[in-house]
Amino acid sequence: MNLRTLTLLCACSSLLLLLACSESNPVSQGCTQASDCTDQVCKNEPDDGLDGICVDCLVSDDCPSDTPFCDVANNSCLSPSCEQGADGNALCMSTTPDTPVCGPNGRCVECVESSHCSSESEPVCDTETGECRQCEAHAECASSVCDIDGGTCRAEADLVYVDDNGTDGASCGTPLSPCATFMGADGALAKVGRSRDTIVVQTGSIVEQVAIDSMQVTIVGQAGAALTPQIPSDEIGIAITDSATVTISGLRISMDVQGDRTIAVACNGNSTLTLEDTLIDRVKNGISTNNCSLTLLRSDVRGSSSRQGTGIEVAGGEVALHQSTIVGYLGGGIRIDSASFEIVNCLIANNGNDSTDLGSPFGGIHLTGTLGDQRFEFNTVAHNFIQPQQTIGSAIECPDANLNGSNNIFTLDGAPLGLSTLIGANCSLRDSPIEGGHPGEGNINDTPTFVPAANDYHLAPGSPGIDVAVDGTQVTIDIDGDPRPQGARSDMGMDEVLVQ
Ligand SMILES: [Ca+2]
Ligand SMILES: [Ca+2]
Repeated sequence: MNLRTLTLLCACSSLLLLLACSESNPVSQGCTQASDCTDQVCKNEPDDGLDGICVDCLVSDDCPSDTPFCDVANNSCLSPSCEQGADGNALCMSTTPDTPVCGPNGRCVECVESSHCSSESEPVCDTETGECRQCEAHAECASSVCDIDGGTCRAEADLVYVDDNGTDGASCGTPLSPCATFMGADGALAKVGRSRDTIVVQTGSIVEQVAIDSMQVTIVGQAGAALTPQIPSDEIGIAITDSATVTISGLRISMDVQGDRTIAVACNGNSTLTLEDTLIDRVKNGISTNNCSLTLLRSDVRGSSSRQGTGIEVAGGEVALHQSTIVGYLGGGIRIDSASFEIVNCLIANNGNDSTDLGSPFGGIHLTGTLGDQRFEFNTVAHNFIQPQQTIGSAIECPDANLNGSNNIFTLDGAPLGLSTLIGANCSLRDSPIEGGHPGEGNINDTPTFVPAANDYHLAPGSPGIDVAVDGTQVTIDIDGDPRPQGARSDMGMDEVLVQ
């Protein structure tokens, strides 16, 4: 046998082997995946020795809404609905173990309340869908604190609880045995360290001045929680110093007794302060920072109608204001000196005053010095005033020609302009409705109209500014969290009007 014959024989026997194999184990005539079935799913379990077969369902998600239950034993969809209660839950548990609870619409669901969600990674019941999901807000968690980035609820053991009915002591800080104070020797701040990095303020008012020095801490308020220090005069409600990193979420900060220099929250010394979903409630001066990184998110900074204070005062560092309101500060809204800034989707309204004697030195916004990176877009700057003899812009003033803004609304909302102008001569603005006009590409000399409610600066239907914002912006939501754009284009100012 020569080599050529041997090679041929080998090739032939290989072919025969292959044919024999495929004959004894023919290609399956059943399905292998759902797309092999028409309006059904493929039941293909290789281990059972059977070919894949098309069936109505493997799990209840495969069933139509009028026959929502999968009878997994028979792979058929059943029509009877469950009735809420023990029997309904038992039916769901036996027929659809993945959705073991009878929901309000007679369908078996994963959950009707968060106690049904046992997975740490999906601790919250979405009652609309009946499915467990990640947490998105602190109030969704039984512990009152959601790790927003991870979507999981923080464990109570990692938190320190404080309550006006609590008692300071060596072991205080649990939900049932909360501390009474932040600052006491055995109070809440003394418990922060290791994994305990967050203080929960339970419903009620803590009447205390707080100082946080070179510490990293988050303070989360339950619904109705407040910090209401009563200070004789000229002092600070919450003082943050020496490279501290502090986040305050869902807290109301208010003071009844106030002096000329009273400030709700002050931040100094390269510290980082974030306020989210927080209300500074009629404190003479709202926030003051010096070489600090300040972020304000979905928060209201609200001035006192009887005191001439400043809303936000920033010197150096950086400041980011998003989806927030700075309103009612008779001494002026926002003053920024020599800092980087972002102001986006904010309302700056009803600040300053035009009293001849005691009128304010500025109105809505005052920018001075060399400012670093900046964004100033989609804000509504309305109804801000200055002392009539001032020759600066009452809505915004930029003596150092340091502003570039677009898609903002500037208006006095029907009030007489008097002797002042709305916009400082050196402020560079474009693509904005500006009552009385202002030089700049795309500026509109027009007055937007707002919804009828007093001091509500959401746009009325048909208002100038709707659907005319210019492209090239990264802003995809408005002050309410509504997605932008709606309709043909985004709307100028803080508000995107919902299109039904
Ligand atoms: Ca629009
Ligand atoms: Ca809106």
